[in-house]
Amino acid sequence: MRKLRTQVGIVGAGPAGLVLGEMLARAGIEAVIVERHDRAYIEERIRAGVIEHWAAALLDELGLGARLRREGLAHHGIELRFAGRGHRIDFPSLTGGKEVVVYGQHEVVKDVVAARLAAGRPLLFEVSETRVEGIETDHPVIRFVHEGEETELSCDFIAGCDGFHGICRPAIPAGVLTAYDRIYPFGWLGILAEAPPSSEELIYAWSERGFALASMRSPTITRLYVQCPPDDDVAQWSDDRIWDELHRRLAAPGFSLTEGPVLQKSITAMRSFVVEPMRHGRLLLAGDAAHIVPPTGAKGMNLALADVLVLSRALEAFYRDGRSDPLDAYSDTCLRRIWKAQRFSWWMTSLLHLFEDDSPFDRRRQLAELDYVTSSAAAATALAENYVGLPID
Ligand code: RFL
Ligand code: PHB
Repeated sequence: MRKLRTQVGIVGAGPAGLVLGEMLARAGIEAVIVERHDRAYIEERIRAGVIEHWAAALLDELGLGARLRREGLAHHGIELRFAGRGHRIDFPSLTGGKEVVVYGQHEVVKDVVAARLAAGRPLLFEVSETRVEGIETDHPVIRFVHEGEETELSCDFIAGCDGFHGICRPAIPAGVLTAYDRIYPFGWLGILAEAPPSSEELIYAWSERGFALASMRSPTITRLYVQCPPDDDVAQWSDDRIWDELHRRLAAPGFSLTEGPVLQKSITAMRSFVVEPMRHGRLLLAGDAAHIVPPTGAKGMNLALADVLVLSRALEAFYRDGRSDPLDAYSDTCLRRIWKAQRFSWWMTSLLHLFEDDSPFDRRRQLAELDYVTSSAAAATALAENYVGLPID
């Protein structure tokens, strides 16, 4: 058996684990990251696309923002489209100059992996049989098989950054965690298409046929979503059917949707989920391992980054100043902001989607709320300040 030792063992090389690794390195704290998949898989997995104002600044600060600033698209607003008309929410004027950056999550992953490997910091791909032990002691251990060899990684702390389906959250003994959950009665069918975006900004559309979203990845690639049944089969969605649905849901005078070859197609279920607390002993959960939001508010990756910012500061206080109080406060500090992002994601989802048991009253109420949000400076400000990202502290 191979034996390794580090200060912080990180399970999972998603945005949470990778960015945590970089922040710890900057603070002079050693970490080893173990990842179940291979490098190509994590670098090609299409997921989130919107980076909050502060999160882009954090990546700059870590020296990871060069390509994001060069190739990412700075967005100063979004459009809410309903009843056949578009209404713009302007971020800078409502938030004191803030914006978001449209840049694929997998591009962030590529940038951080490249920086980590170039610096020679440990990142082990294709580990299997990962388990965590001794989390209630001062010497927790991550065990896994890497390149055919059983490996034991001794740590001071374990960061569970292994996503919603990982092994860290289930390693916490029964009775410790309380889970808060909501499953929505729909999913999103998402496509990536080789076509220039039809609009300069994202369009969130309410329609009689259900929600649609027009997003993008670059000046030549669009990312589009339509609300669909939660258990729908992607095989039921021919390209023609998808384009037809997108045309109908996004219709507005003077708008034309650009089509192009469909490069990728998938269905995502929608849920809200939080566990409390996010720490047990020396295991600290971060990102999707501890919480999931429906994608309507574009918050998932940003929440993962916020968690690891709080966590890295707490670990820095522990190693540099011998203080444990920031680690003790980790869960509460994160959860206060997480619940606000949960509320916002639930609200955007409830505002824009067609729920199967909606009555005509509910649909009228949604339209009234959309009208209010796009005509009241107070309501538009509430949307804008949540969308660009609430303060971290
Ligand atoms: P991740 O990205 O799931 O990474 C977890 C990593 O852990 C690995 N892993 C293991 N490694 C070793 N041993 C094990 N036993 C392991 N089990 C798992 C996994 O292979 C993986 O590499 O979690 P992290 O880092 O917490 O990041 C969270 C984000 O990925 C997620 O919240 C976002 O993608 C959500 N999301 C969005 N977030 C945004 O901020 N803005 C958006 O615009 C946005 N749009 C989206 C989204 C998610 C979507 N899908 C597909 C769920 C749009 C969609 C369609
Ligand atoms: C995306 O571009 O994938 C995207 C954008 C905004 C969202 C969700 C996903 O709210």
